[in-house]
Amino acid sequence: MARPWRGIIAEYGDRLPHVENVVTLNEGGTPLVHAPHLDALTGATVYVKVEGANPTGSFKDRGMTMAISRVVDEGVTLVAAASTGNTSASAAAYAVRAGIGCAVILPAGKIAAGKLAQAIVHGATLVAVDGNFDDCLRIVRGLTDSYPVALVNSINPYRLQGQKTAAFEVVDVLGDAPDIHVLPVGNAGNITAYWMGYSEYAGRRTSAAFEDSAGRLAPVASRVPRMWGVQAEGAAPLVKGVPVEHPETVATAIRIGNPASWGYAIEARDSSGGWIESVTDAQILDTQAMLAAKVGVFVEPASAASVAGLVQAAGRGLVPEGATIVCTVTGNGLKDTATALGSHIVEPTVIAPTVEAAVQALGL
Ligand code: AN7
Repeated sequence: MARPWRGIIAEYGDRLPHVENVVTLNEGGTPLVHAPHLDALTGATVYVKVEGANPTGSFKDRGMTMAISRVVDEGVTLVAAASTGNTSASAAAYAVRAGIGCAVILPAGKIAAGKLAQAIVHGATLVAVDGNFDDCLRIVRGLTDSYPVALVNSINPYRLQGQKTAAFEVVDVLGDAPDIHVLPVGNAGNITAYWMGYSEYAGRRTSAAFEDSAGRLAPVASRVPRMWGVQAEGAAPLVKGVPVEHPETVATAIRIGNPASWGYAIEARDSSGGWIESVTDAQILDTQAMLAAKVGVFVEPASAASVAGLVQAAGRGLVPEGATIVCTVTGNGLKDTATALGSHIVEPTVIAPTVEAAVQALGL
C-alpha cells in the first residue's frame, strides 16, 4: 500500500550514521522525470532529478536534515553557514524545526531574491560580506573554530551523508545505476555525495565515506555511473585546475572559485571514468529556457548547467547512443525569477472583464 514519504533519515536510515533527534521536513523522494525532448537532442534516454521539489526548493535539504539532527544531538544551539543562497535557505528552515539559532554569511548583492527572502522569513541572522562565497566560507570556518557555533556547510561530513541519498533514489526508481550522471558543480559537495551514494549502493567505498558505511549491507546496484560535472565558464576552477580568484557567472549558486570538496570531486571524476567541463552563461540561460518551454520543469540557472553540459557533450559526439542518463536539476526556478525573465516583457495585455474581450485577445 502506498504510504507518505517520511524524509531521507526514516527512508534510508540503515545507510546513514545514526542520529537520535531527527529534524526533518520530509525532504527527498523527489521526482525522476523522463524528458523525451532531451532524448531527441542527445540520442540517449534522459531523466531529470527534480531537486527543486524539496521543501525549501533545493537539494540542500537532504544534507541539512542530517547536519541539523546531528547538531541537536550534540546540544549546540547556533549554526552558521556561508552560502550562495540555497544552503542558507535550507539551514534557516531546519534551524526553525530544531528550535535553534541560525547565522548566514552571504556575498553582498549576489544572492537571488527568493533565497534571501527564505533566510529572512525563517528568521536567520544575515551577515552580508563585501567579498565572494570563498571569503564567506573562510569567515564561517574562523567563527566555528573559536565559538560554540556549528558549521553546516558541506565540509560538515553529515551534509554529504544526507545528500548521497539522491543517488539511492535514482537506483531505486531505475532498478540499477544509470550509465551517466550529470550535475552542476560549485563547492563540489554534491558530486562527492552522489559518487559516495552510487558507490555504496554497489558495495564500494569512497574516500568521503564514513568508516562503517561500506560492506554492512548487501549491494543494491550492479554498477556505478560515469560522473559528469559541469561548471560555469567564469567559475570553473576544477576545469582549469587552479582556483579562480574572482568567479563570475549569472548562475550565482555556483559562483565559487575554490571548491571545498576539490579532491573528492576529482576522485569522483577519475574513478568513474567521467569528466568535469564548463558551459557559458549564454548556454546556461538558453538551457534554462528550453527546460521550461520543452520539458515543463522550471529550474534555477545553476541547475540548468547540468543539462547544458549534457547538450554540449552531445554536440561533441560524447553521448553514447541509447545510454541511460540522469541530470540533477538542483534548485527551483522560482527562487530567481528576475534572471529567468531577463528582458522578456512581463506585462500582459489588460482587457475588459468580458468573455468577448478574452476571445479577441486570444484570437479564437
Ligand atoms: C542550485 O547554497 O554552495 O557543488 O551555498 O545552490 O555541492 O556546491 C549552492 C550550490 C548547484 C552546487 N546547484 O552544488 C550554497 C551553495 C544549486 C546550488 C550547486 C549549488 P555543490
